[in-house]
Amino acid sequence: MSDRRALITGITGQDGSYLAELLLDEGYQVFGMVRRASTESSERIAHLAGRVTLLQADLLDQFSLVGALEEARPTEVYNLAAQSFVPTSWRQPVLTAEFSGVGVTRMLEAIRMVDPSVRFYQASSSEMFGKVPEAPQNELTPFYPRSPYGVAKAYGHFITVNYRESYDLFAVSGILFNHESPRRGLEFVTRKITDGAARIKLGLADELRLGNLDAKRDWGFAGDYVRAMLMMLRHHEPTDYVVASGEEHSVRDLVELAFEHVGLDPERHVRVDPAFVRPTESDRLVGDASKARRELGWEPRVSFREMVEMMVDADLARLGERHDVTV
Ligand code: NAP
Ligand code: F7E
Repeated sequence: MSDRRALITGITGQDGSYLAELLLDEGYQVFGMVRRASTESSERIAHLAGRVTLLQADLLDQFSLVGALEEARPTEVYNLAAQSFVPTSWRQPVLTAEFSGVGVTRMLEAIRMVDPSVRFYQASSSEMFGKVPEAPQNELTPFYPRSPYGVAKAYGHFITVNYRESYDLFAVSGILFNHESPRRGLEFVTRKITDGAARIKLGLADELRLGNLDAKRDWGFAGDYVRAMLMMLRHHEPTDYVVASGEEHSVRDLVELAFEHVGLDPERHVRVDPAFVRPTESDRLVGDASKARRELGWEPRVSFREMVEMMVDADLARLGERHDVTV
């Protein structure tokens, strides 16, 4: 039996599912933390049933975290669980702070109590940069978060750094820029667009309503980004890394690419709806991952175009038709 044991919080999410696959391939025993729900929320890891051990716990409940660590006895903990949808953080700012901010401290305290030799990964976010003084952003760029989510993540980042420095824990913060996949939640803009383009192509819908088309993001493929998490915990020294493609695209660019892939004109179908415009916006996020490339040897393998086309094709297939469209 492998002596590499990993506990993933947020295993039912997009990143958790890709990370679990990667760690299993690497020979780890994988434990996943799940919170109780009245219906199953494990669709993304259904194909891993029997290969991962699920443990019930919640980031809001300190003792449940201690219990999960005592049961799994992990050598590595990947803290991916969070309230991760930025617009929800204005509707539920306190809950977002509890999950995505203070929840990190609860997990770090549980690690100190159960086994301080555990290596800890914190899922930090480019949303911490917010209103940026420079582009691209790197590990030294100051944070100016523009959403309650970004504020909560900045707390999670700094408490990770502080516990590393206070208690000599092997704790790292991965500052990941947007990463997407066919497993992305339907409310995030990439998936909303690829699902929307597929629905319109198949005659299931006629229009797609979006918010700010001018926002710019640095979008990569989730499968590439979870590899960086593993590399950070395998590195000889705990330190923080930006993970990004280094390319920026606007939401408008993404719309054009997705619609072009199915042979549709976005002008005829896409409408701007103020309901999707945020109270404050991170206008331009683009990352400089040279530290991760240099020290970890990390490189993304899937391009922006490949990722968008992969997502459109997956949505077309899911919605019931093979992608044999002539464009
Ligand atoms: P996701 O798909 O929304 O998954 C979030 C996960 O967190 C789900 O498994 C969810 O469980 C779990 N969770 C939420 N609240 C919890 C709680 N109180 N206790 C236990 N589990 C809880 O998010 P993702 O895209 O995979 O992102 C993974 C992490 O990376 C998140 O922390 C996110 O903020 C961060 N991040 C993401 C990106 C990105 O572009 N994807 C970029 C930077 C950072 P349920 O299934 O029960 O809801
Ligand atoms: O928005 C604009 C929106 O919700 C991207 C999370 O994983 O990445 C993600 O956060 C951009 C924003 O992602 C719509 O205003 C326009 O500028 O896909 P998103 P996000 O807010 O960047 C970071 C790194 C994380 O850490 C987060 O967990 O797209 N936009 N129209 C729209 N966004 C949405 N959702 N819906 C629209 O209709």
